[in-house]
Amino acid sequence: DPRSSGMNHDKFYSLDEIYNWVNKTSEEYPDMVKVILIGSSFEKRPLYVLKLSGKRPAVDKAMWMDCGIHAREWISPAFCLWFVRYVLMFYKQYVDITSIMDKMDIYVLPVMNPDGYVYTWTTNRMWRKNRSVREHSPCVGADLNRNFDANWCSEGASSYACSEIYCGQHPESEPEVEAVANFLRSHKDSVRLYLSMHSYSQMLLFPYSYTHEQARNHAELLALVQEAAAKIRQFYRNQYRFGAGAKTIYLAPGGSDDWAYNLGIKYSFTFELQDRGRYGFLLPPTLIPNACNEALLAVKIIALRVLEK
Ligand code: ING
Ligand code: ZN
Repeated sequence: DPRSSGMNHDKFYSLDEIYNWVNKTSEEYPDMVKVILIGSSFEKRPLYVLKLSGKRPAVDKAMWMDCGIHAREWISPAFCLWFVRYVLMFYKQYVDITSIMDKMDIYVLPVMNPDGYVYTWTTNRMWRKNRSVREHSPCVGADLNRNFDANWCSEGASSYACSEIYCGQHPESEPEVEAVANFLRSHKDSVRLYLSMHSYSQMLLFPYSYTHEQARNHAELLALVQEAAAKIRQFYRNQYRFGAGAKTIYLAPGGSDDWAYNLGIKYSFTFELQDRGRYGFLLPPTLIPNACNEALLAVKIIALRVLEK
């Protein structure tokens, strides 16, 4: 477990702590980490992406991971931090992460919705959306996972600004979504794998969520998540459900994984981390290591399989 290096993984980190950690990490590993500013949030907080690269010549493949699209899903940013620590500590030590990092770069956005994340720490622990305001509307925030340009604002999203699943005024109306979409558009030739981390319910999902139709490589995607779920069950005795989003949870247009898939990233997944409802969004910090380790196992398997293709 990546538990050393001055990081306490048995607590959740505030946004300031996460920004400090980003800084410290890039200083500690200058040869493996670059910090990229991809944009800023509605309230002008920076959106930092960590680019992790192995110690080898440049490669033309990459994977992307974002965490914290939804403010209250605290285990998600915690996982991004856990994952980055693991990669940096065990590159050249463990074969799995070494072979991944020798073949691809890894882009990690630890907190896609920093304004909402801060709001859950200061004001309302159960906040989901970002914190954008519009003229003539009393309600704050859009659902960033309904604001991507993938069958935008159809059934499963709401055009009512007060809704928890408000789709925004138009696709990419939210600066956090626009920043991610712009980055992926400009890196789409290299990014082979897209991962978006959410909680809770323990599911490994793939496109489509906006329609009940199957993705073109549905069978291949299903085989990947099935193997990952089996490994979690084998090593952690924990159950994850898996399948296409619309069939496995509910219809949800405007989601990031569907959009990334349609952009051309043929391996695109949304993870729903622990738990299955006992604590829900209020996962106790003592469960962070277990929740992260099992998700890490799934991420490694999927990344390795994608690299074999
Ligand atoms: N679940 C996701 C949500 O945005 C999802 C489910 C996955 C939607 C993929 C769209 C695409 O509702 C949570 N817990 O946020
Ligand atoms: Zn979510």
